[in-house]
Amino acid sequence: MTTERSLVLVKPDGFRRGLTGEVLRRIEAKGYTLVALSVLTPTREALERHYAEHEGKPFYEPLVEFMGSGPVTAVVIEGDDCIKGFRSLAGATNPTEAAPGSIRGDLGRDWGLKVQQNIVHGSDSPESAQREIGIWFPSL
Ligand code: DAT
Ligand code: MG
Repeated sequence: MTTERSLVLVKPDGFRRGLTGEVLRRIEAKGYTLVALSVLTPTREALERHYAEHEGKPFYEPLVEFMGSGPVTAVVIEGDDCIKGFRSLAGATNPTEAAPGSIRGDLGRDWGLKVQQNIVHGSDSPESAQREIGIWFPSL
């Protein structure tokens, strides 16, 4: 077991739907600690850095546009193996396929034409977490 930090975003769809508290509740119920939290409408520049690995993919432009469409809640969480653990809480990328019990499985809507709307982001590795925390919380 390793104490880790992960970067979580409640995306604009989750924020708009009033699900920020529900996501934070699940994080805390799991035993993870909130280290930093900020509500902001992301800049294009921050989103381009955050999603650099997806640049050039067909969903990149709609994703960046959607993520800049309104406020998000950016959160740094901390806990034992919380990077993998939060990915597990979040569930599969596509809410239709995400297991019941997970955030996307319980709360996510059918992707339809809005494929990028899956409520939350969570870092996928220690390297990504460090890089992403640097983007959203440069002072940490
Ligand atoms: P995750 O958010 O589960 O880590 P990812 O990093 O592969 O997934 O993709 C980032 C986001 O981009 C994802 O949350 C939703 C969107 N996305 C991923 N794959 C997609 C696809 N095939 N079509 C449309 N949007 C997609
Ligand atoms: Mg990802």
